[in-house]
Amino acid sequence: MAKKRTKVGFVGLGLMGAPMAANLLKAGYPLQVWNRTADKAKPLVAEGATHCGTPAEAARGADFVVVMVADDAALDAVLFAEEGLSRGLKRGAILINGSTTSPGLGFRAATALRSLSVRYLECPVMRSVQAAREGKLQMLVGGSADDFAKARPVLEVLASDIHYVGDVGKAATMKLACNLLVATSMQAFTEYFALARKSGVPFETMMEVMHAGPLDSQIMRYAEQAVVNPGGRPNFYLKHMLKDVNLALDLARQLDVPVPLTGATRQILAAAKNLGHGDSDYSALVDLVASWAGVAVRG
Ligand code: NA7
Repeated sequence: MAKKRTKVGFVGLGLMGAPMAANLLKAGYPLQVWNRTADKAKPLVAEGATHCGTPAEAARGADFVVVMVADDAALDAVLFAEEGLSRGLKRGAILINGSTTSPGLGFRAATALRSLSVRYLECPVMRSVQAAREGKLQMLVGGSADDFAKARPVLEVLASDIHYVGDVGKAATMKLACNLLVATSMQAFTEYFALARKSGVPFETMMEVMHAGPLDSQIMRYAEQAVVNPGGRPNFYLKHMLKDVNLALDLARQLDVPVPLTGATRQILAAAKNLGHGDSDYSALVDLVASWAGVAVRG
């Protein structure tokens, strides 16, 4: 399908959604956008996107609609509330859900949309805002292989590494398993920083050891950045990390999988959120754990 004839709708212009939508526009797709807080659509509209008053409007006539919203409640609302996407999606359209949401909601959404002859692909993403800007996200895809093949040109604008995982539910499950690893690893790094700091090891030495040895990894570099460069615009909100850990725990409970480390990490993330750090990123967690040790990680 030629790009100029392939209309795309985009709903959810938060930290990740806005740069993803901008890339679709740059790639030449006519784009219809909606966001709950309308102001966030302004930069995209200035670049040529069409602003829509409701999700249904953003879906109207679109061949693909990408959704990038916070959580299950948000996905449910933008799909099924009055003037939600389900009111505007045309037959044969493909709904691409990039948000990290539960496999259960994915099944329900896929079933409800099928009755409207609309297809559903779950496409949760990894990496951060910078990768979203560069169109270099890592993406996990769940849904039918046919739908994936049709959506692939759109997905390739957003992501440089795309893994087809299987039916609806599989990619969402895989994403939660990955985020369980991210959350527990990040927590372990906060403890490493606090312990090393309190014992008097200089931060530079701690990081030199990390970089040179088997613990060097992208996740370690995210953790390092939170110490070296705190207070910037958050890349990933702690409230979303907590949401993902809660979803992973739900899944583990359903499958009777003991996940004690994830449970402990949840307690710390819930405390951090209740202390007002939900809209901060990982650097707030570093400071919180250091404060329990009675030290400052920085300075
Ligand atoms: P953000 O920056 O918190 O953005 C969340 C988006 O979801 C933003 O557009 C919100 O609109 C929207 N949202 C949240 N709740 C609702 C409801 N109830 N109805 C409609 N829209 C809603 O998150 P990220 O971009 O970092 O992450 C998005 C997803 O990817 C998330 O699942 C992560 O875990 C991974 P707002 O602008 O607040 O009006």
